[in-house]
Amino acid sequence: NEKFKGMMTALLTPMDERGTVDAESLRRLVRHQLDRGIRRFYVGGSTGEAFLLTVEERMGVLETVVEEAAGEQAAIVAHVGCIGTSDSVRLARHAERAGADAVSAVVPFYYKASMKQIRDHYETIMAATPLPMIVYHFPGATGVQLSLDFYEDMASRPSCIGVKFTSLNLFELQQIRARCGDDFLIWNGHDEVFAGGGLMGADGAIGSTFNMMPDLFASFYRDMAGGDWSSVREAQTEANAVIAHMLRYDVIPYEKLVLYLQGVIATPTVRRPLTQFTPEERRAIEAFYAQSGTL
Ligand code: NAY
Repeated sequence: NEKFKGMMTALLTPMDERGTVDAESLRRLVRHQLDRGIRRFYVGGSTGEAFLLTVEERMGVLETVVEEAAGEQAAIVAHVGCIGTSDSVRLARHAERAGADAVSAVVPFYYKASMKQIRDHYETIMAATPLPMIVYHFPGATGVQLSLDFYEDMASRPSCIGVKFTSLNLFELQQIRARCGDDFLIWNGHDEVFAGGGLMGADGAIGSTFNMMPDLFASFYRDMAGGDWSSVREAQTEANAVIAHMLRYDVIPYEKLVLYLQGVIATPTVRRPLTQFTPEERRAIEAFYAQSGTL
């Protein structure tokens, strides 16, 4: 599981002006990352607008990423989370056929599943594919709080290799590490606490802002692995100046606009109900971009 450790970009899903998935821009985004040394991709997660895409579109996005990264020794994690188990099973089987290296699934949300139902959901997906599973914990979006017992149970199953932990509660991250042992991998999910997550025991990070700041986070991760904590602090401060600005707006349209300004994707289009920025908002972000030495 070594190849999954480290920083992993949660890829955006570029779209053309009409809102159709833009495979060419997606290829350019993957290439842009590969050229900057990124070798791990999380495909079709929250950042990838998973729940705004059809199951077929999610399959197409994964196939494009696998094709573009072929021969690059990249580790590709397909997010297959859905609110219904059968769609997740379809996506997990497809991920295996498409050549992904692992699957990941957000906790089923909306129908307020019990812990037993959540466990059954993961068991069913894991039984459908030999690919390793990464649980995706994102209480801010799902409203579901997982117990430490749940993680311990998952850690006891050979196909479950770890958790993508998207919460600012780093005490809980540390408790998962303490309860589940070092073989259960933890990826920090909020880039604004990348340093804190690493300090508390994360093995890596899965992040959206790595789309627009791959070089900064790649060197940040190297500093962290090397234990150079004063450089880590500097890198986090630099990254957070951008993230704090982004959080005044909206994550996905902001990152798409930056990638567009960077010349990587053809349009900053997002899918409704997400919305494009007003002309004033756009001017403000463009002005920030023009003076930022980071982006
Ligand atoms: C996903 O599935 O795409 C992720 O969770 C990637 C991690 C991001 N989380 C979300 C919810 O978008 O990078 C973070 C996040 O955008 C960033 O920390 C800003 O809060």
